[in-house]
Amino acid sequence: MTHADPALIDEFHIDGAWRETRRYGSGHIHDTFLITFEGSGLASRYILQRINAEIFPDPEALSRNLERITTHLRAKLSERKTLEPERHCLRVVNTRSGEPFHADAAGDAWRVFHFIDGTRTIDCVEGPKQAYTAARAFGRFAVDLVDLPPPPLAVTIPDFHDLPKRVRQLENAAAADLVGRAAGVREELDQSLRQFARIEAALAACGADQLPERTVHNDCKLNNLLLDARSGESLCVIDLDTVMLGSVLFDFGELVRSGTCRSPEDEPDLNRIHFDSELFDALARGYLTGASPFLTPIEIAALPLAGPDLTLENAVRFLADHLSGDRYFRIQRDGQNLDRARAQLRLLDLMLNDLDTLRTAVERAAEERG
Ligand code: ADP
Ligand code: GN1
Ligand code: MG
Repeated sequence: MTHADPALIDEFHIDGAWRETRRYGSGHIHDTFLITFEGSGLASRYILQRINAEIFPDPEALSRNLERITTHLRAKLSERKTLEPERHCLRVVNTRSGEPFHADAAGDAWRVFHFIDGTRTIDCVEGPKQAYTAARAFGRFAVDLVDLPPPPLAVTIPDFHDLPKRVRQLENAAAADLVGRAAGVREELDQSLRQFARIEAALAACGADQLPERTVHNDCKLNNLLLDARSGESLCVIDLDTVMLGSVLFDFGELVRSGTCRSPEDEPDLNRIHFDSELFDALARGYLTGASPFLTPIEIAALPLAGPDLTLENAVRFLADHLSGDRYFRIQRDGQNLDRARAQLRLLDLMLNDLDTLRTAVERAAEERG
């Protein structure tokens, strides 16, 4: 089935006449579309997604997690008497037979969300205030999930942030060299392995293996937060498919990777990549403010290494995907995953050069929170 097939749209419980479907957003994983309907003069909009089955083969588990998370978050919004709660939480539109997704004859799973109007996402961070707001929102999100009733959420991607495993996958991809690209990336491969040894040692030294497991978002790139288009305030954390047990390093790390460099993730000109310590400061203050109800001293002590950890992890994943023929992350042009990998390696270098600044900023932010 294709995204614009009227029979597909008809499967979902939506009133009104379908008017338009167009590709939407800049996520790397699912196929996302904006669909517009017209009814009694009013246009209403929805997000239609074809779930990436290579990455998420179990749409039932994904949907059950989504239902548990959004029910829990909605209860928090109601306790706090948040105005316009529908703008603060994803809502799935069921199929006409009451299911949270539709499996078509080809085996693709499709789902629909209410479109949250008047919002924007950030592909490139624009300033410290925005960085602070986003980090606080992701911190609060994790706080809201602290009392999610058991059992833990289903594991949707096993070993998602297992860096040693990601590095082994990279080495295997280079050895297999399926598309003949290994010879062109020797330097990036060596650099990744060198930095891996360095980061593993630093993580071990700060006791990262003792960090408590928590329900975290696991994919806190800035683009996974909807901001109010007018005020710039954070509205709704989205892309909930990887929400599962993990550590605060994963969330803060991805915030730092995506929120401390003003150039795009795939910037090909490495001279344009700068690590902005003012943005880091804002992220640290924002995250420590949002997550302060649960953060423990050992977690705070590990936070300075989170950015380097996740930046290397993403570099390794982009490079492995480049070597495997771009099968995981969506690309718009040839060589994009290699550019993404190189940009992450440069950013990582800059972060590691500035590690003392990162430590001081986290300490200062922690002192401010008392
Ligand atoms: P991916 O996993 O591919 O990144 P996302 O779930 O993050 O997919 O969605 C892709 C993009 O679609 C988001 O970055 C955002 O711009 C937009 N989006 C997703 N859900 C909504 C929604 N309910 N309302 C408005 N925009 C949305
Ligand atoms: C993917 O889904 P999206 O585009 O928000 C990826 C993240 C990466 C990110 C890099 C499920 O995030 O892990 O850090 O791309 N999501 C998944 O931009 O693999
Ligand atoms: Mg996304």
